[in-house]
Amino acid sequence: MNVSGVSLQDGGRLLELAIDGVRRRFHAMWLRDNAGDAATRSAGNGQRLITILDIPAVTHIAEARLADGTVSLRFEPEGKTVDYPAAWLAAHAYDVPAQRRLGWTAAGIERWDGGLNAELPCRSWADVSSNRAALGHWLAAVRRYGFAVMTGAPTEPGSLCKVAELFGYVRETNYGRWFDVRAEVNPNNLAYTNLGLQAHTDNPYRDPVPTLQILHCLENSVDGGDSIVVDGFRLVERLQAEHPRWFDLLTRHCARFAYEGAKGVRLRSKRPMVELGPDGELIAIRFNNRSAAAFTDVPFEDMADFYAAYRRLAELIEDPAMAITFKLKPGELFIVDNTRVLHARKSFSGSGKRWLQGCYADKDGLLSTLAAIEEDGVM
Ligand code: NM2
Ligand code: OGA
Ligand code: ZN
Repeated sequence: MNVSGVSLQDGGRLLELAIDGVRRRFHAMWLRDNAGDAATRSAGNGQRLITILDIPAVTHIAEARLADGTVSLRFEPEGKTVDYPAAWLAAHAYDVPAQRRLGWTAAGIERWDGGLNAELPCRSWADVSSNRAALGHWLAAVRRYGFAVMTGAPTEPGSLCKVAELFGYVRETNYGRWFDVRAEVNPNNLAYTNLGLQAHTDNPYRDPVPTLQILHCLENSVDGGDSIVVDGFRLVERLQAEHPRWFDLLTRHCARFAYEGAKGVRLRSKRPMVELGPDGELIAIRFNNRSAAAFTDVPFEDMADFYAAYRRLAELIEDPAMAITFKLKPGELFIVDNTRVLHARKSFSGSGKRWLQGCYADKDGLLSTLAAIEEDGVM
């Protein structure tokens, strides 16, 4: 990026730069708040030392110069001169046409359907646990696709926690630090049966919802019990394209979810099935037939259409073209972004045994570790 030419406008309340020949304006207040000098930011940890109240409300720029890739600004009434790398300003320009459509997602998030099966994001435990670059590639697949497979993981119980510890921390819940997923006699959750499970996100009744889930196979000699993953963001995109009003209904009204299957546990939440941020960004999908509670937050007039939208989303979820299906073998696991990718299992039967272990972890920690690896330049 090339920064040429600086000028002041509006009595120094605005700075204008020519970035690659395009005029981009910055507010004096924004610039002062983002000063990187040692009195504003701790040189050691990068944290801001001042508060917004330390910046005079009447802040303006009295002098602006550009030389050797550095923009120097003198702020008044403080009489303070601050240098900014021109490249930093170019990278953080906000005076740009913002025409984002509802349901947008950040660059680098790639929506997929069953076609991704041909290039399944998959790495071995041996690689990922011994090689920082390989770990980076595995985590990058989770960021891009919302899921990844791992082969060759140890089959000692609890090993899945070691996988979480490669990038962050296990999130303990009422189900434990990790949990066994196998058919039980008095199951406190339908996951602990041999029933098929419709594609779902886990624990929508929790707020905040666990953002990552790992499911690790220790034994799987039954008939059936295949795993399925579906990209919820791709489903939402399809729903929006074919029926914008139904998309609106699922984003604008809250559903309710509950888990009350064990003594002393009454988890309840009120959240939309399709969550958008205030700027229209697609944030999360929550979908779980077993844990949906009575919806009481949809206006009476909209309830029939809300159910039509819910049904259509479920139909899209069942579309075989959207699914990746695989049968986990002992030592194999997958990780899903539980705010985006739905997982399912087919029912199972027969004389064999099926034993999976699951745990939850946090996506912010995964993204943090990935960003640090990327900064190291080993990838
Ligand atoms: N388990 C496996 O969200 C759910 O209720 C799915 C979760 C019981 C921890 C199952
Ligand atoms: C779960 C789940 C799938 C499986 O435990 O959350 O969805 O394959 N299990 O058993
Ligand atoms: Zn699940």
